[in-house]
Formats: sequence, C-alpha cells, structure tokens
Amino acid sequence: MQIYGDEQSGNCLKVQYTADHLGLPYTWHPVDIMKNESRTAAFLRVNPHGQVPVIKLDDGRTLAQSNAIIRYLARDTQLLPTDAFEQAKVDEWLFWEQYSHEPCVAVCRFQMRYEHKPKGDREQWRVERGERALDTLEQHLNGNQWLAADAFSVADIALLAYTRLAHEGGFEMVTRPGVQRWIRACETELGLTGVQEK
Ligand SMILES: N[C@@H](CCC(=O)N[C@@H](CS)C(=O)NCC(=O)O)C(=O)O
Repeated sequence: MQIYGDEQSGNCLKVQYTADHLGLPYTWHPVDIMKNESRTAAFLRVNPHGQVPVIKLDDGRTLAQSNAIIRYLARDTQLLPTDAFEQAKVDEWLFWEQYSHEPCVAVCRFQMRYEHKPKGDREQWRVERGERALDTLEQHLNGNQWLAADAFSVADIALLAYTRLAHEGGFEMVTRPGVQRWIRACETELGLTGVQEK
C-alpha cells in the first residue's frame, strides 16, 4: 500500500497511526501541503480533490478521506467492532469528528501554527464550537475509558489526532483531565511519546 500524506496534518496522522498499530506494510509518500504539493498534476491523478491523506492499494485503487481510510484499514481487526450497533457507535464519533471537531479544533491550530495568527485572531465561531467539542469529549471520557464499544478503536484514533494537538490551536487542555487521561491511554496503545500540553 502507498500512503500519501503530510505528517503535520492530523488527518494524515490518523492513517499513519492506524497502519502502524496494525503492522500494515506501506510506503509513505510525503506531500507538503504548504508547498502546494497536493495540487501538482501528478498528485491530482492520485486524488482529483487535491487533498491528503489518500492511499493507493497494490491493485491501483485509491481511497481518500481519513476516516474512510482508517475504517477500511481496520476492517476485521480489533480496531473496529463486529457488532453492527457498536460499529455504528464508532461511526457516530467518526462523523461527529468531521463536522463538529476537525473544522474547529484543527482549523484553529492551522490558523495559529501555519498562518501565525495570534490566539485572539482565531475565528470566534470556530473557537466556540471547538471548546464545545472538547467539552463533549470531556463529558464522555469522565465516565468511559474509550469513545466507543468499551475498547480502543478507530473512533479513538480519529479523535486523538487533533485533540492531542489542540493546545497548538489555543485550547486549554489542563482543565480537561478526562481528555488528558484518554490521550495518554491512546498514546500508550499507539506507542507514541507525549506532545500534549503539560
Ligand atoms: N475530510 C478530509 C479532509 C482532508 C484535508 O482537508 N486535507 C488537508 C490536510 S489536513 C489538505 O490536503 N489540504 C491541502 C489542500 O486542500 O490543498 C479528510 O478527513 O481526509
């Protein structure tokens, strides 16, 4: 399998985390989105949408959208429950991540880290929705070890990617002990070293 990704992007890291955790062999093709490498003619032949991550299977088929990719990689493994309802609970988090978490937490991080905006110049509606998303996670993780199905799953990997980096987007994590415990637990599962706010 070929993985096209930018290691600065949480969406791409989800794919790297999942493939590494499952021990899947792959070749990583770095695509620097800040240098517009996702918009070259060669890359657009792999993903006409001009975005990473995207994977190319050995038979030449391609798959984009981080959560579609990790869900596909996780099929028939412990990262995706087999029970239909529990699988749907994983999907509930994956869809929520893309609509309520990623557009706010990840974009605030992008604005601060890559556009060098001061914290106060983040878009207010994204800040408010990002805070709410992190509060939702905190509420759930106060009473639950993992996000879905009482087990570490692709739901945790999908939410970990940008939550782990939320402090780079100006979000306070010290007030969210449940999320911090869960981040550490996910990092242990994935063999990652901590980068979260101390
Ligand atoms: N919903 C998509 C979002 C993909 C996306 O926005 N990728 C960004 C990096 S995080 C990208 O490729 N940006 C470059 C561009 O749009 O030119 C996913 O989850 O994979």
